[in-house]
Amino acid sequence: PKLVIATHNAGKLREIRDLLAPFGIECVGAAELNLPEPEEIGNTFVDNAELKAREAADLSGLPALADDSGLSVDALHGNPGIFSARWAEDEAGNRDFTRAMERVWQEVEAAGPDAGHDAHFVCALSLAWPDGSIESFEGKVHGTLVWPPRGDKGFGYDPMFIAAGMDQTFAEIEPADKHAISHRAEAFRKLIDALA
Ligand code: ITT
Repeated sequence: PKLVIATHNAGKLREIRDLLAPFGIECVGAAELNLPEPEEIGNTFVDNAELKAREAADLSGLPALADDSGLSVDALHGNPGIFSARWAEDEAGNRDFTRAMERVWQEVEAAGPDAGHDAHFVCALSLAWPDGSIESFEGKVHGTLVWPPRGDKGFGYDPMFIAAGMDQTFAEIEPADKHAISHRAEAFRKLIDALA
């Protein structure tokens, strides 16, 4: 079976390939198929994952899996949340996560010490079929933000996030250790359970 991974984010694609590796499913990335990046106009992670998966399945005629994810910070009332990628973009649309992490930390500091440093990552996965059916699954991991960022593994906001019970950031630990506890891994467990 062939599955379209409806993402243009290389870090996500790498993790999704890792998480699907045990199942022997042939995966093809959206960029390899020259699929466009749909505008993410939804108000929730699930809405955005569904619109990306639906479009990729319709355009390719293949089942498509999309991931919409982000970092929700308690002190920032859940921001950047579904805007996590946008917080990294400049006017030209280029992404710089050093900048995005700086903005998050500045706003956390501005919220004052009582607001705390708690945050969580969310991942919504949607699996869309060419016949129109669609299923979605959500995973979460709670943790704490730290400054300065640490580590060069992972992607996005990983260097400033320490999962509950750990003392290293998601960018300092091995991918396999992130996959044991991450928001994405939890969403995948739910997806696999539903398909089994
Ligand atoms: P696609 O829509 O093409 O999949 P994207 O990067 O635009 O790629 P999102 O809209 O879902 O995807 O943006 C989510 C952002 O949240 C992403 O760019 C990361 O910076 C961040 N993010 C998501 N999961 C993460 C993780 O496991 N570790 C660190 N940052 C993560």
